Amino acid sequence: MNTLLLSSTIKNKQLQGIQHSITKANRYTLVVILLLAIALSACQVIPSSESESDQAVISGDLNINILAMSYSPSKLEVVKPGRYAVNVSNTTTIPHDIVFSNGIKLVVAPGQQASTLLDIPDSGLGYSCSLPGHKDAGMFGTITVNSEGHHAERKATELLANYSPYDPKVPALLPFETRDIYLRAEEKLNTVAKGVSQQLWTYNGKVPGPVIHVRLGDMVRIHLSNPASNKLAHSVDFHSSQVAWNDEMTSINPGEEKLYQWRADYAGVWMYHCGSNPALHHIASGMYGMVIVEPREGLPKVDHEFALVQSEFYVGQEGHTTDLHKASLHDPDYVVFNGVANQYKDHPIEVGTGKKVRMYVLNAGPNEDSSFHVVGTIFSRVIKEGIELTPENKGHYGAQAVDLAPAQGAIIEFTTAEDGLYPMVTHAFNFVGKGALGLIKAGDGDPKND
Ligand SMILES: [Cu+2]
Repeated sequence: MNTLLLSSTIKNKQLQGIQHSITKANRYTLVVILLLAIALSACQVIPSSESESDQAVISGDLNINILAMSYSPSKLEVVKPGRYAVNVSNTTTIPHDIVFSNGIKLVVAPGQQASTLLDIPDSGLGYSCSLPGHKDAGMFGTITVNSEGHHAERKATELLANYSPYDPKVPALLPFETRDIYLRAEEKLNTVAKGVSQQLWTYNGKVPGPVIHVRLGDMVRIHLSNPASNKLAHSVDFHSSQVAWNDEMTSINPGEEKLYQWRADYAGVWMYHCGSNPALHHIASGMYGMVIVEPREGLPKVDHEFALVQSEFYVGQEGHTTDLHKASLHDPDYVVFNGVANQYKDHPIEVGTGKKVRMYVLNAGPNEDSSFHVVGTIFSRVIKEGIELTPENKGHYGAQAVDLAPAQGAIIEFTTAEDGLYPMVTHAFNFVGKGALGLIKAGDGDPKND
């Protein structure tokens, strides 16, 4: 829509070939692009000495802005291979360059622009900044050639292929002798829904971070590191610990490490998360995980144990960081279990029919309540925030849904009555269509085969 507007308003021949679409009606971006377009047309990006026939072979223009340690856009698409005029603007106050994978390099001084003609082959091109550390900090991108009109589907397929479902199985108890946990803050591109990726902030590269499974009384030594290649300060806050906020939970800068030691004084399902400022953005970007503290004597044996973390995503531009402003409002783009919308709808969790299933459930938020429900089952045991419904209770009471405000956790148990599918949802149903749907598949999943 904005591309059309640009073409019809400015009637600038050089702009008609812009292939990347601007998906959000962002007025500021539009104004910047309009100004850039006017500036480009005024200073004749294509050298005026070029003949009409030379210009005729130019398939289009591509504009790339250099922001603080990133390119915008970082993913460009053209509909055919060929020669393109590439205009690069350095909007920052420090020098940068852009080196394309065919060897062409543009050095762009602060506040300046540089242009080149670029031959883009069928296989596309990559680009990055050659200054030390800049690529690792996020200065890289790709130009791809999508000759058919099925970009979105193909992109979705590729991205889907690029993520493997988060394994919901609960890891074994940590051996008695070993309670050293290594958490590494990683800022990286992750899939949040089919065909949608965001520059997330993670512990150990995954959202949620690793499930930490200990017993009451255990001492746990968390070794938190923030690699020098990161851009931001990060931290960790364990709700299962009793420590001073301004000691263990303080932020560390890129290149730093710290030790955070705590003793598991209370059993339950606990949240851990990054509390660095603004904590809302760090949690909304994926920095959270689950701690399971079992009673010292352990929990009764069951047939299957799974860990499930509900959370929300407020997406920014494709491939960019999440949107803090949207996160401050009550309208998430996705509500997900274990980091990717609908992943267990696409990859059901398999259990045996008639088997006892235990789920450790955490609502990481950051904002929305969960009403966790497994369709077709009744919870025989619920241990929520220190309150227990036991299967042997007088009166034989059961539970249908567990209400979890942000940061609350529960242990639930249920049995699948027959072969078939048992959807897991938050019964706040406005979120089911946003990705808070998974399937438990009992037996072969087909009740008719019983
Ligand atoms: Cu963080």
